[in-house]
Amino acid sequence: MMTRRAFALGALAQLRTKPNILLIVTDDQGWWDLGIHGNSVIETPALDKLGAASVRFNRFYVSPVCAPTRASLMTGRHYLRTGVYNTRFGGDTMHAGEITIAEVLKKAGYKTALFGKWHLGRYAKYHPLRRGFGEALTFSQGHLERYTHPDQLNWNRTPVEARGHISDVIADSARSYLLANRGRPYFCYVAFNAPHTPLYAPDAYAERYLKKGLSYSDAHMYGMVSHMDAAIGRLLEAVDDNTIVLFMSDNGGVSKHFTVGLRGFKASAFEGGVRSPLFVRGQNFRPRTVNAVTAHIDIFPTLCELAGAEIPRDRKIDGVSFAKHLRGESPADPNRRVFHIWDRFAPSLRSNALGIGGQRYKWVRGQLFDLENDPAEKVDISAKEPTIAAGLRKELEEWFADVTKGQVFEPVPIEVGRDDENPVEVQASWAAISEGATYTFLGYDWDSVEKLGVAKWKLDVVRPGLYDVRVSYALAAEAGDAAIAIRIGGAEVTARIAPSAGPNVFAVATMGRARLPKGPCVMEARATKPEVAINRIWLQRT
Ligand SMILES: [Ca+2]
Repeated sequence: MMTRRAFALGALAQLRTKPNILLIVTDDQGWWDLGIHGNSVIETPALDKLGAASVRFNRFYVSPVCAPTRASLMTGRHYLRTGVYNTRFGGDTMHAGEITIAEVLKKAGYKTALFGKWHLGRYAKYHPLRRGFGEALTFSQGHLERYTHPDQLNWNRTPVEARGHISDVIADSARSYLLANRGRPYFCYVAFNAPHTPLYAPDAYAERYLKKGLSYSDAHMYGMVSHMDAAIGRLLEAVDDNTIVLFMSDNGGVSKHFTVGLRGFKASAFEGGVRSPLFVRGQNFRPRTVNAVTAHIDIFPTLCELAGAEIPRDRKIDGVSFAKHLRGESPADPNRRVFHIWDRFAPSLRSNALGIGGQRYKWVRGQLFDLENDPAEKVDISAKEPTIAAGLRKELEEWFADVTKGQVFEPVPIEVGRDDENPVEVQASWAAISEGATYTFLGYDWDSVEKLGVAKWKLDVVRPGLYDVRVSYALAAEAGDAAIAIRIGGAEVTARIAPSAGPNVFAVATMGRARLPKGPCVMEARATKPEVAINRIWLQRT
């Protein structure tokens, strides 16, 4: 009979042999933005080297945009099941009840960390530290205002100053983590935000491509990729042999200089919008290419299998493990389907990006393509193959009904009065707006509501009491003075406001105090003039 000590040592040995996992995700890097994928202009030596040593997936699919892919990556589930339905306006919030890959790996004995973009919830309740990550140097929004400004990140929920280009900050922090945790089983998720807009590559990197005649935007995008490639090279030096390294992007490409003949870009259901590189390097995986269709939802079950972690059984996990493709030749599943859907406000079967694909045929908004013979999606064969087209469409409709069942596609209530988030900053663009109000995309890290009219937010007061209300607003001088009224549940505060220093320059008005009872309520903001824009409201428990 095994003694308790022998058992404990056995468990320890097993823990030690578990592979480390490094998951690298880039942002808006297209399938074609890699030397190893045939782009002879872009310089990606570290990624090319990694790719050559990896199992490379030629048909790996992600969602057309950021947050949906991240939700699927974290949960193994179609994003519409997870609460995510948008990349902003609050639709980038993953339900608190979702189980992340970090949580299951943590349970299996892994140390977990995130470095970089989270984009699955901006409030404390949804922070990576509450989603299974032991450590996190992160930011919540889809894109940063600037690439080199020091005040954009939080380290374990504390704002920190981090100088340098953000790609270097992310890679070098992750590198320190990898070096400090060698020999442990760790799961390190490194989520770069390059080459997403705003376009900013360090000068030497951008110049390299401007000299080659690329457009300003492509030169900066390529420069950002090459600069990030160097950072990834430093990161890869810090892992040992017992580490599985995965590299992928979060949606299709944006750069236009070279597209390897693929159709469509980010936000589209065509191949250019949804096909991502995927390299998986591991001690026991022989480098080769895999043509079987796989998707972001497969990463979760694959990592569970490789790490010996338990897959949650209380919910539908949509992905299937592709570990068999890592271990050797394995046939593609002819019944595999990947689903593509994306719409800015609410998903529907009329969405602009809508498609379903299998190993050979792909249906995109009424058109049918034979990807084996027409990877560029040039020839619509729906009239020639009506049965295949109708069958795929039917599968897509059934899938849509299933993944949207019981889901509400509007912002979750914002919790007010939490000890760990006081004051709470109510993001203006989470509002439901009416009476002519509009959202503006001008601000990179904060969207505003302009021509205020009426804006309404759903709140959930977790601690009753007296709250100070302040508002950040902009008002052009020509408009003269105005007034703002904010009603929260039964309480109302008002303030007269003077013009701010310009229509896009925000000033802060102190609105007064409101007594808020516990529980859900609606907050409503109105202004006396349409020139008033607001970009955030603070509610602070006194
Ligand atoms: Ca993206």
